[in-house]
Amino acid sequence: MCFKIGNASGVMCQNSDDLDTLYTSSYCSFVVTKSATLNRRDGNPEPRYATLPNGSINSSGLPNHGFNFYLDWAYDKLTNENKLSFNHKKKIYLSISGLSLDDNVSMIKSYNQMIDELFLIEDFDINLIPQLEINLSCPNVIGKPQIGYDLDNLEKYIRVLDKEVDNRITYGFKLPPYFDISHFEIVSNILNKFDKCSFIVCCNSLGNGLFIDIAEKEVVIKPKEGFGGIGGDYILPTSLANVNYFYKNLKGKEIVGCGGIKDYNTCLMHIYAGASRLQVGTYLYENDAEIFGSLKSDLYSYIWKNNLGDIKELIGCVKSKN
Ligand code: RRO
Repeated sequence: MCFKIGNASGVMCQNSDDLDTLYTSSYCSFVVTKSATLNRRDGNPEPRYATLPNGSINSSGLPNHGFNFYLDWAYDKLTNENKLSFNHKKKIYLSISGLSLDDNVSMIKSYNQMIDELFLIEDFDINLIPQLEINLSCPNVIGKPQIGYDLDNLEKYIRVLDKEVDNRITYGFKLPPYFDISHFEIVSNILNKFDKCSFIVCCNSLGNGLFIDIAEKEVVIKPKEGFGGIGGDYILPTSLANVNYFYKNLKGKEIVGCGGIKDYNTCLMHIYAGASRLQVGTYLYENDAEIFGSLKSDLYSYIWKNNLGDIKELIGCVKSKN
């Protein structure tokens, strides 16, 4: 089995040059576009990303070109053979993060129109139809709480979106990290009611952390008085717990591991916890698309050297202690 690894939304995916780099990079298995709003946004004031000793903090504030830009980019990649000297098509995930439920509904309607057009193309490979990755967990828009934490309204919210998505297509959610078993339970019970939801990404950044530059007696990013989403090593154990809980409790959904992936060990931890696809955020931001080649080759060498067999058999294989 060929393991799928690509970018986390937000990293190398806002502009068409970056998106093209990921799309043409041989070892990047799929591309996720920057979470889009209905209309374009500049995002929060700079500096809005900082490297931390073991990860990152960001408060980008959803800078993006508006959903139609990403729809057009995807449509172009899937239908224009000769623009890039690269004819291999790969899966695209369109991330949306509407500022309201109505905005999300409008974006889904535009998405459905594109799907209609793709279905009309003779012999179009159905596996390449872009899927929506609906972001329920942006921590950085001032005055907009994370929907994924509004457990009283989450089901109602999802029901509206679920009904809107073209019935020929499945979609996924990017979730915030959860910390309490009762919350894991509530969210699993809700998600299990929606068969059209075929994947979840565990998880978005750890919302509203703070880091301090001792010498300057100052926070390290400008927006929100320094508060921002934390990524990198800090989030790995939390992501693994989210991957593992949902792997054990969701029925028939793909679990996408995201959080702290930077080498074959961290890939394997996510796979053993239950992830069957991986996204890389901070480590990609700090490096470039070459990382996908080395992550894959290091992972396959380890598996081969240790005679671990097919990767498929390793997904979710973690054991409890006796
Ligand atoms: O743009 C952002 O500030 C942002 C988003 Br939409 C998100 O989902 N997660 C994050 O850490 N930053």
